[in-house]
Amino acid sequence: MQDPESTSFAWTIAAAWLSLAARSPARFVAQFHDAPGESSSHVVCMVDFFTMISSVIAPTAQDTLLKTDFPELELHASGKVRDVYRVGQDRLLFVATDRISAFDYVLASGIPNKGKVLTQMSLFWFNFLKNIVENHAVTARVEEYPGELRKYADQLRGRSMLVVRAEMLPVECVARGYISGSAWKEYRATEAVCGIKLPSGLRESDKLPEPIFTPSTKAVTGHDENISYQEMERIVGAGPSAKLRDLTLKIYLAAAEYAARHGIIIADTKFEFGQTDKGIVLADEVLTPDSSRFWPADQYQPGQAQSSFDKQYVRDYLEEVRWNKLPPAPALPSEVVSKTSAKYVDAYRKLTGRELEV
Ligand code: Q0Z
Repeated sequence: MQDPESTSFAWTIAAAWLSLAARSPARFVAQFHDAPGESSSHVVCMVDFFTMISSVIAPTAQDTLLKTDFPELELHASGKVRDVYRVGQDRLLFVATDRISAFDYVLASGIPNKGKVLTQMSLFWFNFLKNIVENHAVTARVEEYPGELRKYADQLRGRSMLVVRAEMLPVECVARGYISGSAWKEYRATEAVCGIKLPSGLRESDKLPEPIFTPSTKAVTGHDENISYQEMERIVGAGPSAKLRDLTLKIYLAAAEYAARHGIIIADTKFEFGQTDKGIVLADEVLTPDSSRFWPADQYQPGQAQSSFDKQYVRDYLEEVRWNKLPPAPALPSEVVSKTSAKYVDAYRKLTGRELEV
């Protein structure tokens, strides 16, 4: 016979461990594993196991859309986060899911409301910029979508947009007001970025004397590859290149100035343009945390890498569990998911002054 007091003590200890495992799988597993280097697969397995337990225990798991499912629509393109479908001959349906990528992989967990934030933020900027540049948006009101889409209203509301199908220009138009990421790497090696000579002595994340235009192309690897302005002229022609460069810088300046007044630094951002009946239009998503580097202005500290407005909890968690950055990407504990979701919703609120429509 077990002594009842020690049995109850054992249960108390077990409950405490389980509670820690559920709240923070990474910290729980770290109790058993503190060898330096990358996690072995059984450790990753344990972390995933407790992440699963915590998602079962978590009382308020919100739903996420990870996959779109429109059986009779033709897929036009699909990315890590968004799926694009053909609607008739000259329209596309853009749907932003709640998928999130980090270190180049889509993670197993979705982020509630992320797709809605991306869509509604793009719409906000399209409207904000409409006197500078035409855009591809037709409508985001599901009631105005073609009849064939109505039965998917619940999947589409708040996270989708009907757009004009355009002839896309095969260059990514990047504007940078601060030196970070690939530009910082290039600058450290050559003191130039995309053929633009910069002043010496810049530190990582420093503000540039003026914003620069650094075009890129999708390389075969799927990664963007910086190109010089001359290379861009060879690809799309001298006339279009000058127009895209001027538009890109004008849009960036207007948006970055607005965002700065709302507590967010837009360090850099990527635009894609398309050719339509109306001429060159701003297409794809614009000025979202997925297409830009957003930094909280009150935490800006040049001389080092900045923490990300939206993905910092995710990156910190993935470093904490020492994921080897090979697929499959791990799931996230519910605390990381809900804190990250709050970051996206907060960025939307800060920028637009409005509440997200959920
Ligand atoms: C944009 C992309 C995404 C994967 C195609 N207005 C347009 N007309 C024709 N094509 C496009 C657009 Cl925006 C178009 N992409 C980039 C977006 C997923 C790839 F959501 N691809």
